[in-house]
Amino acid sequence: MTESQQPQYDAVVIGAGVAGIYQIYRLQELGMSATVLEAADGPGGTWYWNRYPGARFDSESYTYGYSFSKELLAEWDWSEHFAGQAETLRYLNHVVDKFDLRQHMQFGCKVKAATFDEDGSFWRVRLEDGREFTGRFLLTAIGMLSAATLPRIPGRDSFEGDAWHTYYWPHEPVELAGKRVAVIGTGATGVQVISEIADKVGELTVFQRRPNWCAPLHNDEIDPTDLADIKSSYDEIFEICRRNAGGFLHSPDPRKMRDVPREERLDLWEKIYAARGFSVWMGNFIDVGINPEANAEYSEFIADKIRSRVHDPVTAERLIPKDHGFGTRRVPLETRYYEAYNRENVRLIDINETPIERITPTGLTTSEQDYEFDLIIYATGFDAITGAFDRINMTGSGGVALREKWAESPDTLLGMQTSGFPNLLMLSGPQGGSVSTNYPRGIETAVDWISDLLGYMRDHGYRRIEANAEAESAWRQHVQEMYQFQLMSKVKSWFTGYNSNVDGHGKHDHQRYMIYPGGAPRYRERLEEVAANGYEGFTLS
Ligand code: NA7
Repeated sequence: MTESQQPQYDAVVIGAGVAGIYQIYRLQELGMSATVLEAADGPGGTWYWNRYPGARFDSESYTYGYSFSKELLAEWDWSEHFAGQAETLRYLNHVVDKFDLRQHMQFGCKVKAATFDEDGSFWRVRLEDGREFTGRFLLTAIGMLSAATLPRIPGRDSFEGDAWHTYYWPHEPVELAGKRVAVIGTGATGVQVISEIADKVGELTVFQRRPNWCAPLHNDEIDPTDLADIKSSYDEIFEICRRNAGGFLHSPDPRKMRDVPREERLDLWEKIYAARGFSVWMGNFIDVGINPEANAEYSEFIADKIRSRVHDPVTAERLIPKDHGFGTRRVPLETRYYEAYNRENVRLIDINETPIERITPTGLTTSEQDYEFDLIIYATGFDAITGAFDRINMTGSGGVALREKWAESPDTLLGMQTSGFPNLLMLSGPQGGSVSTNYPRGIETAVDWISDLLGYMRDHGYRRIEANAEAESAWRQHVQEMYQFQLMSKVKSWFTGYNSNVDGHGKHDHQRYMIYPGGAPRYRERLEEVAANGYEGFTLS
């Protein structure tokens, strides 16, 4: 190989969010030359972008922070059980500065294309501004919910007021008092925005396509005693997360619902409805996510909670999902969400009854009437997991485009690699564990595994790694089997690779297998096995 074919860096990392920050830390530790390319003008990823009112964790703060440094754990004081966006962004900046990582990050670098150089076995990464970087390995830390999507409604660009997707909420304060505001979308994001702004705006009109099953977050400040307790129990907290399928603190009740008398069921359900965070989803009887009868009974329990919180019975029924059971899509956690609909200034429009026909310069028109707004908030979600890859023109061996390879099914080996794309390592790849868990818990697993792999390759003189096609199809088979157990596999959502605003989604009669639904412990076990067997399923050369 000639001198000019040597890449500039051992590794190029795309993205300075939760994953990119920890990855560059580990690469420094390994003594590898590396750079992080980040489109924003600072680190933070999701927490840099999502500045909409109400943006906060649904994970307990102390399960979301990094676990790799005892010193960091000891010195960082979380102020709330579920920290808001500003605090989380401060935390991530603190980590970057504490470990002196900013010097390895380049901001304002929007990656447009990445091409594998077959002769030199390295990646060429091109930015939108034309600059190019080369790295032996390309590590994508591009996030799982970072490709925001807008609805395809005629006239969308004609609106003359303010209009933002929640992901691109402005950095400057936004005046809401007295404003006539529309929110389109009622996923986890819409639910947070609506709850937060209902009592701050003049009028709020919510356009709902499908309601979700929402439940109380029960956030609270962390007082000094609690904080001391948390700090002294970090080992235990992370051990519980490690053993938990979703990387959370909330373990299921090991009993099956049908083995428990109705009265006892209700006791548990009342308890988990009153408990913090995802208890209401994950602290349930073991079969509620897989047995339709158990799921239906629990869904009815939650429906009654909604009915008891919303005064107008017609609105309450509109807010109760009829097309899917509890927990088969992402459960939004909320703070007085349902109570927002009891306010005089808030109304709920079901767009199945009265579809939005067009956006107009002054608002929007449904099949029933014209509405005038000062602000339209699009809480319409993301082209999840593969969207961020699709927005980069990625080309592997023999000029194959990743977008094409994944059009039918986003197949990977362990979510870490995809065949035909040597030296591309994915921190939040489809069918992997990090996209299925409390994100930082999964990310630490992925970063550690990839870093160990890079160390192993260096020690053994390898400079190329590629997933084998047969191992990849066996992994897909396994992922598919894990999906079949879950009721969520039958429901359209980003777990099953569906977004109505993206071309091509929904054109297949099968769902796409986007996440690894077998649980974090099983996933980690497989990762460890693969590494112990000299990275079986991969070709190293
Ligand atoms: P989600 O969960 O994908 O929610 C998007 C919402 O927007 C959902 O209610 C959609 O309705 C609605 N939507 C999307 N397109 C349209 C159109 N064209 N018209 C009307 N309504 C529409 O995204 P979030 O940002 O809320 O949450 C993403 C994740 O971020 C979340 O899981 C957390 O982990 C953090 P639909 O249900 O598709 O009918």
